[in-house]
Amino acid sequence: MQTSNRDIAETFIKLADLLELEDENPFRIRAYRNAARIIRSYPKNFHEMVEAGEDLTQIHSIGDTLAKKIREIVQTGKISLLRRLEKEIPHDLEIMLKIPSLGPKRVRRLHEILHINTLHDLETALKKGEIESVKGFGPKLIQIITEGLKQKRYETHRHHLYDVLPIAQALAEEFRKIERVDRLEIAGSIRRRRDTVKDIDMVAACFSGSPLMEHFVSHQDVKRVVMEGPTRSSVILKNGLQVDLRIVPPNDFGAAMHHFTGSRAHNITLRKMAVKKGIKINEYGIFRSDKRIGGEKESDIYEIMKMQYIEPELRENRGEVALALQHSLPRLIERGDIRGDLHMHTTCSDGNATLEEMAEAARVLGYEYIAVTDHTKHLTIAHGQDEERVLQQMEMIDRLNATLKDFTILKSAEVDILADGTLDLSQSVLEKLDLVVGAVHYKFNLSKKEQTRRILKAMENPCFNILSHPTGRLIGLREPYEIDMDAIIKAAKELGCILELNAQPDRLDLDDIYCKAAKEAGVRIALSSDAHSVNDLHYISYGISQARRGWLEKEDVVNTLPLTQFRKLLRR
Ligand code: DGT
Ligand code: CA
Repeated sequence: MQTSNRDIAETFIKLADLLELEDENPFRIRAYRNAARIIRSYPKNFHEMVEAGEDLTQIHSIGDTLAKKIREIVQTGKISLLRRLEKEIPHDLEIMLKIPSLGPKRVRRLHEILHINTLHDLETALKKGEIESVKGFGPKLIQIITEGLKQKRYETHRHHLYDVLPIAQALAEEFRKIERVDRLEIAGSIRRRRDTVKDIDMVAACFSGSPLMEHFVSHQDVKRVVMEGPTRSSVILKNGLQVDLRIVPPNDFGAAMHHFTGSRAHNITLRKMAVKKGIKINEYGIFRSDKRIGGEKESDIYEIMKMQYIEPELRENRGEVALALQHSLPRLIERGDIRGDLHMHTTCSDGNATLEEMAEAARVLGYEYIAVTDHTKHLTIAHGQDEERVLQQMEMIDRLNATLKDFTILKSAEVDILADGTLDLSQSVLEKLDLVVGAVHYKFNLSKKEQTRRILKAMENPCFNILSHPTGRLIGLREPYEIDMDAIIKAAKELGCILELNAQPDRLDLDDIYCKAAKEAGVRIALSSDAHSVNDLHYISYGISQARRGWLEKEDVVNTLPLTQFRKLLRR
């Protein structure tokens, strides 16, 4: 394939960016940028000139070094210097360069002053307001960077359910109001409440002559139409999200919803099972010897198959079809089962609401109790509390509890699990707490053996109750750290420890697979918001979705218990 002038120019720009990140000689960097500009708009094709053996140094601004580099690009597709830089420089810094307003100079400043190396570091620094302290980063610039970072995540990763669900719901609501639309629902992985989703799938039942499709492809939020047809179109929204819309006749809606809800593996298993009963299921309906016998409602499928209804969150082909045929599916936990929240922060560490405000907000949500789990001293960046401050906070809680009716604040802390597996508060203070939540916040890169040993040692402390965000993943930003989860689940069972399902939308940790594994091993789960503000308490609903995907029932989750029963459980 021929290298275009544009390809060469872009390689030089990238080279200049990366050299600038490395604080290289400014003249050298400027030479690459100049060359890029000239090459891009040069009337003749460089690839052809190289092949014809022409002398490139005849061109203004192209010296020997640049000519050599151009030949290297044409002949090998790349420059070895660029390869080396790409290896040396953290990949996230390269992604950061593409955030609007964040050129190499600014990325380097953030790297040097705030030690920002990853997108996650950047996000944390933005959240904590640390970037404001760096000279030249005013509120407007910070706003642009914040938006740009969000956009980058859209482009480079699957999207967080948390970011996409409200957008999908708003569109669905709008589309339902359009003439001759009978029903319209969100399908695909969003309906199954996967923690990340690739796109928005929608299915509409329309009567003939509905203007829905026309409205959809010409919507104000659409940047580009990928595909357009009377029954199926795909668009890219201005925020980068893809939306697929299917329109079916009202009579086919149930079958189509089932088909486009997926998962694909679930559909295949269910359809195979149907074939054994002489039934054919596809996106158009349910058929017995080519006679259509249903498909208007999704429930037709389950009724005709004489099986239990399978909630969308379970449709992942993890054994749900067989259990539904035996009528023995789990009764999945619901939002209303939650009686308390066991992980949240206040202004005593890195939260932005006071103890009183968090308690009041939780009471309004209908909770009976909360555990306040501010950070401990090792986490200086989050203003973690030392023993003295923890004891002061406990007194504050006692005073507040005395004024609250039918509501209890449990005294707790999110105690750092130190590198050697000891806990970040003295044993005598740990013993005074109602509940100890332990978490790893640094040294993520220990070997699997060491990391597992560290956590197991912490769990062995008789005061330890809940292991918070057990795998440490940040969806799309940080992989889980290496740990032997089987060993941790086994130890939790033996020691009477609880594992957390942290409901922060970018954590959802434990994930669905590990929730199911923990449940099967008889280990209980704490479903907690890890709220840092009053609003964050709502994260719990994303935790509920993940818990349901992990087959959890009310009985598997400790904070569905009334307080007295929950307290009993804490005694180890
Ligand atoms: P995603 O988009 O990767 O987050 O996950 P899904 O499950 O939403 O996948 P998507 O959008 O490709 O397709 C939506 C549903 O449509 C999928 O769950 C099942 C159904 N589907 C799509 N293509 C096929 C197919 O080739 N065979 C079958 N049986 N079902 C399909
Ligand atoms: Ca999808």
